Amino acid sequence: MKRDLVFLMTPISLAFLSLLRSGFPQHIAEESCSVQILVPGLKGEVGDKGEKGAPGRPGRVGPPGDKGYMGDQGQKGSVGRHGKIGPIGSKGEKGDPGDVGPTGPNGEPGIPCECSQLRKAIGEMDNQVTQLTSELKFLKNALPSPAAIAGVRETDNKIYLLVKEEKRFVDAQLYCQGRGGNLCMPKDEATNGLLAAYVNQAGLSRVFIGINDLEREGSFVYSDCSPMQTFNKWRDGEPNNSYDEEDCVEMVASGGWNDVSCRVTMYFICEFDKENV
Ligand SMILES: [Ca+2]
Ligand SMILES: [Ca+2]
Repeated sequence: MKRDLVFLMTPISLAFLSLLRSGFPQHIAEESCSVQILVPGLKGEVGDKGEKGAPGRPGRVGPPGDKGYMGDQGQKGSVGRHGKIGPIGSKGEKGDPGDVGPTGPNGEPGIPCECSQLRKAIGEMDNQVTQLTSELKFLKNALPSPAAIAGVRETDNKIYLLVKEEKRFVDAQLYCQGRGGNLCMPKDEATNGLLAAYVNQAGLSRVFIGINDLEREGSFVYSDCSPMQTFNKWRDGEPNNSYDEEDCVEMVASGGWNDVSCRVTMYFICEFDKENV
């Protein structure tokens, strides 16, 4: 085919080819000024496929996509384990009262009484209690020393009462014990002085006190059976157990002691613990 084309070339095309071989196109116009028209050649055959090129550069980051649609709700899960026991709650409000219970059986017949008389007696006792309470309140509040009003003497923990009734020693002891006390027991100088003043102020010369040697001659003890300690106020020459029958003790106005017969009668002084009164 290429050969056929060569033969079909016109004189014009031959001139053009000669120009191409010379390599100087600017000389064409000068040498062939009679021919001015140039015609392109025929298109060549398609070449073989080239080799695969190197990978191109990464493209630019694309714009963010549209927000997706919300998915459907999932299925309900299985029941979980039991939780821990919670704290104890606050106390609830009081409930309504229950129904009234059944009637109980009849009681046994009572003892007949004069209720009106009992009511009267109780009313009188109430009045007495009211009156005594009022008097006691007066004594406590209005007077400096209720004990002084009552004619007794007192220390921090004792109350002494002079009983102006002549009695034998044993009866005097019973009198005091019957009222929760004892015949007085001077166990120190202060107490002895207080009792002596008590006797003096009453204008008396002698009283029984709670000391004796009835159990064993010469071994004096107090009315509470405690033995006599070092303290004593024996008068000179006492105790002498005169006539071999003096087993009880008196206090004279000076405060001194003397053993005397238990069968004589005289006034006496009781003592009481304040905590027992
Ligand atoms: Ca004696
Ligand atoms: Ca004597």
